[in-house]
Amino acid sequence: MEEKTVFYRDTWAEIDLDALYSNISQIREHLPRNTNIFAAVKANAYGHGVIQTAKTVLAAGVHGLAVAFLDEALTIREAGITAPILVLGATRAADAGVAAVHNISLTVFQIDWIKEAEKVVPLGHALRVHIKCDTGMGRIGVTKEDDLREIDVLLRQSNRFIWDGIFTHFATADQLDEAYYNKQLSRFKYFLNCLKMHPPYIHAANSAAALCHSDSLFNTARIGIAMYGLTPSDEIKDLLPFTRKEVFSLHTKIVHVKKLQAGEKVGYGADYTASEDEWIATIPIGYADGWIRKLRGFKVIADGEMVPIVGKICMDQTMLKLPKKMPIGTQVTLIGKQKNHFNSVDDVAKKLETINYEITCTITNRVPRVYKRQGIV
Ligand code: PMH
Repeated sequence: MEEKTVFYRDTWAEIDLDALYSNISQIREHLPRNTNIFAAVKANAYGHGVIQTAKTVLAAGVHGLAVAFLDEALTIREAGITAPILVLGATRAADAGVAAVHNISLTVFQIDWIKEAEKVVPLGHALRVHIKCDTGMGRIGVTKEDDLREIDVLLRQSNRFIWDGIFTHFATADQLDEAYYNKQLSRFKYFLNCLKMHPPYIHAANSAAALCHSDSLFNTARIGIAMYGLTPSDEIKDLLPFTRKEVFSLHTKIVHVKKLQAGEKVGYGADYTASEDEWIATIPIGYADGWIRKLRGFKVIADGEMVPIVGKICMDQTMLKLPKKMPIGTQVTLIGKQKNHFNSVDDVAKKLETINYEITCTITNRVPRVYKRQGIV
């Protein structure tokens, strides 16, 4: 898939690949040398752009890539990337052959699935699999040790499979209270003890676990949010052992400026009224870009000043109240740094009463990702 590089609207997300590289380097320094990192690049690399992100993190020394769905893995293969890829989510058994042919590892956790998949992996190929254990996340995975033992036998008896890994996922690694985390970890260790032999990759840790609990590293970690320079949760913000640089920022430029007189209105519903003479700017970004209506009132940065969004956010346009007249073409930073001000992804998440993960993921594909790469990469 060829990347589009010419755009006719001045709204873009800037992806700082140097920051991404630096975050990964720092994470690698913190982990024991023999820890393999699978970089979580699902959902278009949490909205950062999967191919550029994948290339950068691989250059920075990660071992493999983790995605949610087979389609995402195939997109990465189509770009010529040959690194190990693990599909973390469920895949149809009927599609096991496609995965095998492209050397993509799938997550397995159902006995019938394995029996069905075995029939569709073409001769001369073998499907790489990681067994998922549900130790308390309650999402996908084997919950009973008898099922695990049966899967173990099925995988080892068949030459259609290469049993590459076993893993689990924590529900609360980003919380200070470790009770549930410890319960999941013991359950996973119990599962590992049920097996006669272990596959090459054993993994449980996400960013929070890898950086704050070294007891769940085994030999592999799946790192997502931290490499994007974001913190897994507010609770553990101060515990993270490295300085994160946010990779994602969002910018646009003013396309129109006008002076409203007291009493004049702005936007759908005409529910913002100028209380005095006011300079109002229009920026070309709206809820169809993921810049959703609930962001009304949020302050963005124009010419180094914090300016509020006024009126209802439209599908493609948003209005700002300026402290003074600004020229058309003035850059507006919605997320990121401009002069002395910084809007973090967390600031937007707070305004929307959600988590930072959701913010970068929901800036839609209509917003081009522009890659900044100056130094090391
Ligand atoms: N492994 C699995 C199975 C995951 O689902 C995720 C993130 C990660 C690793 C990476 O976690 P991190 O970004 O905290 O490092 N998955 C999700 C999710 O499904 N919803 O939010 C994050």
